[in-house]
Amino acid sequence: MSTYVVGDLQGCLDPLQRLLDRVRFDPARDHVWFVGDLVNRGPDSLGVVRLIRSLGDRAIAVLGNHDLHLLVAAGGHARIHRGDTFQDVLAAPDRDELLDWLRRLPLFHVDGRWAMVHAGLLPSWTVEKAASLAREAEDLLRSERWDDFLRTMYGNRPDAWDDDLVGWDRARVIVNAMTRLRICSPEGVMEFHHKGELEDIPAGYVPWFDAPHVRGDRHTILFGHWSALGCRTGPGYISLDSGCLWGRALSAYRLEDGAVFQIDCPALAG
Ligand SMILES: [Mn+2]
Repeated sequence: MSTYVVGDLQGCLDPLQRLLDRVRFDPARDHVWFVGDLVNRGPDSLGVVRLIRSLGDRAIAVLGNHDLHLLVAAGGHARIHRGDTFQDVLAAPDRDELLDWLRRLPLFHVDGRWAMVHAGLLPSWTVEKAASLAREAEDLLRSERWDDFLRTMYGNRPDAWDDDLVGWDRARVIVNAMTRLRICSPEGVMEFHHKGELEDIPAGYVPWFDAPHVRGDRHTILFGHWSALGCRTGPGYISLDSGCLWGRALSAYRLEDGAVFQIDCPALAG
């Protein structure tokens, strides 16, 4: 039995199929985890969602910012941007089932020493606290208030965690950290503009995984969202977005032995 953790797909179905072939993925025996951003920008969001959903409990995917953007757009709460390519999902005959499945995905997944999130965690959160906060936001997305949640989800404020936060502000900080965070101040104030290399991080900020944090070393956090980092292993983290969409590679990390598999990807996005 093997468990593969796969980087950001963004609608790149063909590299995913080649990866599963390469590792001889057997749904009767193996598991596959996805760090989120299943959809958007790439050529086949619909195919990716259908494939992962068809794997049932053999697959675990956490929500990424592009997955949430699809839900927000489907609800009519955001304009579809130039470059968005999830119209195939919106036009599909099984659209309602697919969107319902997507809406019920977790934001954070913990299994033993492993934890998986799309973007990052704030320095004041233990893994246990992050799991509890993720449940709060997931419960809202699965409740009858889910449409209100999506309508009020966008925004960069508040930009830091506070235990006293309530309501949609509280949910927004949880979702922004888990699906959009790359850098923050050492005190955990989030910055959402920088997407580039580590060397170019603006003064006063650090990568979220390098901020002095309370998480300890019991867990390794698997995440995506930051393609400039590529597939990279550091103390307490493994990043897996190696820029499949940008003509680089789709990466998978095998939990049992740390083997890394990479599939070369054609350049699709400009
Ligand atoms: Mn992302």
